[in-house]
Amino acid sequence: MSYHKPDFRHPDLSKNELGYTRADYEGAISSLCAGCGHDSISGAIVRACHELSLPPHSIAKMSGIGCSSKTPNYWLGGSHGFNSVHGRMPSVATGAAMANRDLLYLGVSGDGDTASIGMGQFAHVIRRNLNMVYIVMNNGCYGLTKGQDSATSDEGSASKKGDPNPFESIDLAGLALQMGATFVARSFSGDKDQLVPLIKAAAAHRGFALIDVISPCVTFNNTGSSTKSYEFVREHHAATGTVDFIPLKSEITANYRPGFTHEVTMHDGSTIHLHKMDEELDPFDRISAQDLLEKHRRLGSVLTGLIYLNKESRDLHEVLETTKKPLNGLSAEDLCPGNKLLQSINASLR
Ligand SMILES: Cc1ncc(C[n+]2csc(CCOP(=O)(O)OP(=O)(O)O)c2C)c(N)n1
Repeated sequence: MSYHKPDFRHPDLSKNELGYTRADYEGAISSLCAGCGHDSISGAIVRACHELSLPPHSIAKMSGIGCSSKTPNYWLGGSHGFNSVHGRMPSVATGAAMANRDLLYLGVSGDGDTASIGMGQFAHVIRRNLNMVYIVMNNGCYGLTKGQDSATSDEGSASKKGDPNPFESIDLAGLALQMGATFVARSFSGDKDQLVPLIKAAAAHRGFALIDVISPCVTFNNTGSSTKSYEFVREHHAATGTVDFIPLKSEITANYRPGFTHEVTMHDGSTIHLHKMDEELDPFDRISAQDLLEKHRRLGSVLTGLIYLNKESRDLHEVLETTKKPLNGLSAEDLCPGNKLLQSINASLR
């Protein structure tokens, strides 16, 4: 069920460069449970898109099935969207992105949607380095179907009505690194100060950008014995460092201690500052990122922040050398090279 919000908004809401308020980036009222981590992530997406002054019509919201995949209904009401089949969002996103490279593809998925039924699709969209932001709302359970353990549930973790999970969990950030992801981050739904700049940086990245966001399920998986509960994550949380995002054209005034800060210019000319980085992490080195993830896994702590960034990322369009224009913008002249060229191609094949 979706609800409509009243149109009235405070007249002094701040406007972005496009003249839009944050309310212009919202959607319908959420029908998720009160306190659901997914709603906080929705709020972070709204804030990031508003602060980046992204035109809502330049964004395509992609999702599969689950409570998480319902959330695009609650944000960016003026954007394009496709709520696809369980675990199949990556192939729908691939088709859309190949047809129109000019949109920002903002995908959301659940841990079941990604790490169980959609695992094959997830692996291949990473391998192809599709230019998209892929946010996993990771609650360690199948929320929509009443809280069964998922593949990201940690060993020994127990949901409200379940026994302790006997299986090793899949670490989506580690898996993404192994599959060759070019941007890997993790965050916590309760930490918007960390999550919002990560979403902005992911949007500026050209290639596949994963943000695995721990998002407690208040109804089925927020118990004292769950490792995806608010309490556990707050107490076992270690950040790689903090991230600032500086959009193109903005003056850079930040001044951090040398050696602790990395400044990265993104493809679109914007800048991210990674500062106060963990001394053990080189965020541009896959092995270093994998080692630190593994170390925290053994310690039982949740490593958040930007974990890995490949500055030389080449997205699927670059690799395949596709046309620079969206397909619906191609004219007959673009599509037909002309008789002379066709003759020479034919001759070269004889
Ligand atoms: C092909 C198919 N299989 C099973 C289902 C039933 N189903 C719907 S949502 C869901 C799991 C959702 O869990 P998750 O992706 O973690 O999202 P959450 O609801 O926790 O946000 C399942 C198994 C389905 N809709 N389609």
